[in-house]
Amino acid sequence: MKLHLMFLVGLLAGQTASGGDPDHGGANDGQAATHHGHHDSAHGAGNRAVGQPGHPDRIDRSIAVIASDTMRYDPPEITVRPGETIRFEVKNDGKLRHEFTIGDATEQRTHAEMMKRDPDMVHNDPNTITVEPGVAKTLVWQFGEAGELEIGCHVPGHYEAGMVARVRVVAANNSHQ
Ligand SMILES: [Cu+2]
Repeated sequence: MKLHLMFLVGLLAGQTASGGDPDHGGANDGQAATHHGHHDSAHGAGNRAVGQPGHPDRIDRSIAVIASDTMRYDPPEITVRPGETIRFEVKNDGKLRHEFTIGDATEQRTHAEMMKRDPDMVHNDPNTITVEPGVAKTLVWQFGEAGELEIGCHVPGHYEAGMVARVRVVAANNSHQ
């Protein structure tokens, strides 16, 4: 019985490894299983669960976001699907500079610490854009696994003042919670 279960788990793991790529034929199944863990190699763009920069030609949906000097994003809560590529159109409606950083809570904290040390630092991380007053910028992001993420502004004091939007990454049949 135990062996049987382990076999099942192994099967599921194999499916996950080759999942998301419809071109993966049966001939590659054995290989896919041995390539387990290749996602873990660091690309410098955050962890796999959070996602990765999206391809501009493969946008599933565009979402307009307003950043304002009241230290809020509108909308304050965004729901996306695992693997979905979103084109965020971020407009800074205020008179202050604002940021738009996608990440999990840990990344938001790390980012906040960096900004404290060097408040004027300008980021070229793929998960961050800096938006000057009156300007609109876009960020294309492909989300990873289901989970809870945040969009945060790390201009000093802003995140602490509540400049954060919740991002829920949920599969389609879980979206009405
Ligand atoms: Cu801000």
